[in-house]
Amino acid sequence: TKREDLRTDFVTLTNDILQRQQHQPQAKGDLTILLSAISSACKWISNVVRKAELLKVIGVTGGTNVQNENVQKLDILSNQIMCNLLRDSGKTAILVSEEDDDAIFIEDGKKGFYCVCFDPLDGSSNIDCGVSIGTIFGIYRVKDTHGKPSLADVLRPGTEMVAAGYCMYGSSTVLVLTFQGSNEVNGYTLDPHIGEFVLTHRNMKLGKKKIYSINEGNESTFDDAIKGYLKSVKYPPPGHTGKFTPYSARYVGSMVADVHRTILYGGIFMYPGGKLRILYECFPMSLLVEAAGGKASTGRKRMLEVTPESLHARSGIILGTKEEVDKVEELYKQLDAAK
Ligand code: P6P
Repeated sequence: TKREDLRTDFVTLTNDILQRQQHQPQAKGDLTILLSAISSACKWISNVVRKAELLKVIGVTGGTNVQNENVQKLDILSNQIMCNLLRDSGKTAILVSEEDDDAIFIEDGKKGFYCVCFDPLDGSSNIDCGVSIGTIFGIYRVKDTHGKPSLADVLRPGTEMVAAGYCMYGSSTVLVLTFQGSNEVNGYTLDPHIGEFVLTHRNMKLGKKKIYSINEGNESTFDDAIKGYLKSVKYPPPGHTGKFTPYSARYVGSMVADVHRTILYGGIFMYPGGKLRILYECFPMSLLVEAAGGKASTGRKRMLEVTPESLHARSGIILGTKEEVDKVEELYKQLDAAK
């Protein structure tokens, strides 16, 4: 019988990455080792997140981070796990974490050629109520392997990231990963019994469901382009006759969950204004959505072509199916033309 638990042909993240490396003669295995360290960190974070209530690491530390947000105990734990495993991989030169004001420059002896920008536990305000949260990461290769790493190695357009992904801690733990230029997004589900990420979503492409995702509580801050788009998905256009089916509204408030749904089901996710951070939220999600056949924009330009001016610089972001993002960009063009 072809029962799932009797499968003998499953592909793991480890051997998928190794196979990719074998197809790249110039690859020395550094990125493979780095991604292996990231996947180990995600397994560890998954374990801690799922035991949080039991380990009494729920709740806030009483401190606030560079984003002036309450720091959850799990934020600190997750950040320490990511920093330790990335440093110990010996493949990183710079770490940029949502939890640390400044970039971490890895000391000689442990230093490698990759810069990892990450949010160790994004959506952490949802931890205490059990809503899906996740780790988001984007990877640059240093510009000059013979030079001294500097902020210039990370204050770069997202088009220069070599890989990006997230790990969502939801009903299951799923690590989703893409490589620059591959046009392929793959999802691996953690089998906790064997401790391996097993390929479950090969070559993910955006679905076609009509879903919009935005925090409508912020409507008073939306510009006319966003307001115009929202009106168009809820009400029939003027003069429309016959049946009109509005879009469905879905909003988790955890970017990993909202983006994962958008890739699998389709639709659009928007966070206008400037809350989401470019290096470790907007860029990785944009690389993934574009590789999955979608589009990611600030509303006025391709998200990945933005150059962040500082480590924690923020941007508005509109991502999802090309059709929907194009509608928003067209509304911005009309808005700007009317000025
Ligand atoms: P709001 C979580 O704090 C986060 O950074 C993203 O994961 C999420 O998309 C967004 O903020 C939610 O923000 O204002 O809707 O709570």
